[in-house]
Formats: sequence, C-alpha cells, structure tokens
Amino acid sequence: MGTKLGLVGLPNAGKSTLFNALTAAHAAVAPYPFTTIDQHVGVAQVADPRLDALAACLAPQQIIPTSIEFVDIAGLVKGAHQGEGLGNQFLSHILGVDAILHVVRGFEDPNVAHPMGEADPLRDIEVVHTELLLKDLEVVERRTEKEHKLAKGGDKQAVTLTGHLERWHAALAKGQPIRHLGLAPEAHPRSFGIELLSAKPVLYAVNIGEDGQRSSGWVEQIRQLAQREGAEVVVFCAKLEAELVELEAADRAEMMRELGVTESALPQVIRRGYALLRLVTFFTTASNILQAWTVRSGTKAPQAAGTIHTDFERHFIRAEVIQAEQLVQCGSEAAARAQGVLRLEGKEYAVQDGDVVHFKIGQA
Ligand SMILES: Nc1nc2c(ncn2[C@@H]2O[C@H](COP(=O)(O)OP(=O)(O)OP(=O)(O)O)[C@@H](O)[C@H]2O)c(=O)[nH]1
Ligand SMILES: [Mg+2]
Repeated sequence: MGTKLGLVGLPNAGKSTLFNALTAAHAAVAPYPFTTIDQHVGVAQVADPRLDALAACLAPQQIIPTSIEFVDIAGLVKGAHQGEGLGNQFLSHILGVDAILHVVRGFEDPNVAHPMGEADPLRDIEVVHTELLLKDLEVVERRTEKEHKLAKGGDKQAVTLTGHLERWHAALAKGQPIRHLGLAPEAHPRSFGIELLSAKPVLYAVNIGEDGQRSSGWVEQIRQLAQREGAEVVVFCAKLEAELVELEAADRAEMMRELGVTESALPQVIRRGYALLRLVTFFTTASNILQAWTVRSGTKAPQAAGTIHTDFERHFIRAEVIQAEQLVQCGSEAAARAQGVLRLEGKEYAVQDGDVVHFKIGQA
C-alpha cells in the first residue's frame, strides 16, 4: 500500500512550493492565485535509518525504500462550492488520498497577495474546512437521492445506507466533519465505497515566514486546534525548503545549520503522517532485494504479504520474523537462524514496526 496525501489550502498558501520541496519536483509556483490548475502527483522516498543499517549489514543487490505520494491541487476560496475561484470540482482530484495535508499560510509577504487580504491562519483554516464540508454535503445529497429511489423499490442495502446518509448529512449540515463522529468501521462511508473529504484525517502544514517570528503565536493556536481535533501539525518555511531540496546533501546540511532548521519538511510530514494514519514499516529481503513496506498498524501477516503480491495473501503459510535491530546485531539471517532468534509466526500475527519478515508462501 502506498500512502497518499493530498495538499489542500487557499491560493498562494504555498502548496506547490511545499509539493516541490517534498518531491523535488518543479511544479509552477507564482505570487498570484490559481497558479495550479491541473493536479500534480509526486512521490517521495521514505528515509529510514533501519533500512540503512540493514543495507550495511546484508549488502543486498538492490535496496527499495517505501514511498509516500503527494497530490498538489488548485487553491480553494470562500464560496468555491458556488463556483467562486476555480470552483471545487478539482477536489475530486484528491479522492483516494489517505489523509489531507492542509497547507496553512503563516507567512506575510506584500509581494504575495492573500486572497482574503490580511494573513489570518485560523480564519483560513475555517474557510477551507467549510468548503470541504460543502463538497461532502453535495456528495451526500446526490447519493441520498439515488438511494431513496432504490429504497422505495425495496432494496434492503439502500434502506440501510439511507439511514447512514441521513446521519452524515445531519452532522455536515451542523458543520461537523465526518471524522469527528467516531464511526465504527462498518458505519464509515468508506465501507460503502463513499469517499467523503471530511472523513479523512488532517495534517496541518503551517507555512511560516522566513523569519519564523511573527507566526509563532499562530503556530501555537493551530497546535491547540489540532489537539482538540486529533489532528497533527508540521511547521516549516516552504520557500526555504524548496531551496534546500535543490542543494547537494552536504551543502543542505550546512545551510540548515546556518538557518537553524533542525528538521526539514519531508521527514516531519512522514513522521506525523505515519503517526496520524497509524502506519508501520516492515522489511523483506527475498531474492537479495532489501525492501521497505508500509502497512496500517494491526495488519496481520497474510494481509502484509498481500501488499507484496495479491496471491501471497491466499497462499500464506507462515512468516519468519525478526526485528531489524536484532538482525543487524546477529550480522546475517543465517547467523540469526543459527542462534534461534528467528520467530515463526502464523496467520494471526500482527506485523510490528521494524520487523524483517520472510513469508513462507504455498503453491498456487
Ligand atoms: N515569503 C514567502 N513566500 C512564500 C513562501 N512559500 C511560498 N511563497 C510564495 O508564495 C507564492 C505562492 O506560492 P505557491 O506555492 O504557488 O502557492 P499555491 O498554494 O500553490 O497557490 P495556487 O496554486 O495558486 O493555489 C509564490 O510566489 C511563492 O514563492 C514562504 O514561506 N515565504
Ligand atoms: Mg499551486
């Protein structure tokens, strides 16, 4: 499973600048609104010190890190659902994302117009939230109409779904995002194949100014908001980040030191995003290829095998497991086996973060 994050925010918030910094891409960035019209999709590799340590120890032929995907879309403005700005049709571009990376403008720059005049991150957040809710209302209303007809015709599934749709509609109409309803998996829109934007977890990406000073009060307020909502926050200066990503590693490290930047945006987004989505990483070493994989915490061994190859889930027999750190200590898989520290796990084993797994698969 590749993890996918969708960048959402007002025009000129710095979405494309951040996208470029995260994916080392060159999407158009300009000081006027609606620079982005068509969506951009980019991929970033997930750096992992455990992968590096395993690589040094096992000297595999090939090393494949796990990756995270980003979708940069057009800016939203107040009234987008009524067609203001570019409207909100493009919100469908972020259907299929696992979480929303909500880019909040926390910088002031007279050369970069703010679509609402003054910088005011909390108001901006509210505007974006409202547009996402209204988009969901649109989807729910359209679907309700369809399901009503089916329900009248005696379709039992449609009757059940209509009940859920009514509950979702009531929440959205009150301004409550679906993710705040604490829905059980079987009552979640996803289980009916319905994608609602306000059901997705949110990671606030606060784009602070180059000086970082003026924004500090805002950052605190956004952190408090996120805490109330169960969301996560990352803070960075997109403009500096986009410059840093263009540099060679050594120059980048030096410039970061000079600027006092302790962690760049990508590792922050990955760390917070993994926490938000409760993701874990496991490793495989088959065919002399060391590869990192991402699954949701709690994923059982057969389903984890299924992310490698769909057939593997069905033909799963057992897994040989060892923690990456332990394998590095042993020096090789043969040594680990000789020392009897490889664990044998069955179908009910939930893969743990940092596991190195060898799946035993039966014949098709
Ligand atoms: N001063 C300053 N300017 C920034 C920062 N981040 C982005 N900008 C500038 O803001 C302008 C808009 O940035 P974009 O990345 O194009 O913004 P966007 O959110 O993608 O905008 P749309 O595609 O129009 O929705 C550009 O001129 C950027 O150089 C920052 O941290 N500080
Ligand atoms: Mg853009």
